[in-house]
Amino acid sequence: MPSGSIYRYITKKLTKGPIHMTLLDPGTTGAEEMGTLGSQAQKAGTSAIMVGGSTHLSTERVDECVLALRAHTSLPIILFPPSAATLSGYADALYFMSMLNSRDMRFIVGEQLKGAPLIRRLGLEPISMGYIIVEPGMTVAKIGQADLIQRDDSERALHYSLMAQYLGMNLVYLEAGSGAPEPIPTDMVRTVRDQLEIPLIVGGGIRTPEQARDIAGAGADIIVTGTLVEQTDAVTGALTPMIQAIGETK
Ligand code: 1GP
Repeated sequence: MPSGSIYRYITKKLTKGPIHMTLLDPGTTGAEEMGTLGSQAQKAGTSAIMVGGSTHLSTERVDECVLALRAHTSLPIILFPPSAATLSGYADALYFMSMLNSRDMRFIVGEQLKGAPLIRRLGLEPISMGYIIVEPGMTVAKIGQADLIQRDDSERALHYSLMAQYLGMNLVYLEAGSGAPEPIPTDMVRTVRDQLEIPLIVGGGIRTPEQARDIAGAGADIIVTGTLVEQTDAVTGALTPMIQAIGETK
């Protein structure tokens, strides 16, 4: 695909309403299984596959998983990398993300600096994203040394989101952490959406169609689920009603 085409694919989809993306973690899912899950997620109507997780992985492992997805789905494959060490040239794009509320420079600009020449060499499309961690934050908050945003501090989430926009980033991601007991509060999503002019991704702890509908209804443009897909035997059955519920908010 030509440079910039995945971001254009996303923004074009968003003109018709909010969308769903499926996160698959090569740290917990093998390549073959990943291909199967990706194909089932595509049948359910997901718009893209994100590949990543908090664990450090070899490039070979990520390559294998991306190639398996390529063989089983025609969806865009976007890397969601924990570090510069896990970039696969077989993906279509990557979220070039900065954890804006990290206390550790490595997660704000350090890994990004390491990754920049690699991205150019691999020909990956970088889609810049402000990654903002809200409590409980789970594993990614611990690894990333996040200065967590409290669940009732919507204003702070808004300030970080506006900072991302003013820095020229393409997207903002409000992250409650994979496996969080509760997703990002809808009040926070609404507060951010009301002022933000770039697409808003929300993920972490979204497990039911109702939660997804409420979050999309509050203004999230992209809903991400990971654990739901990993913990169910019937991926299409679990995702289909959720993606329908997101679609109802159009
Ligand atoms: C994690 O937001 C994503 O980065 C997905 O979270 O695994 O809880 O769906 P879940």
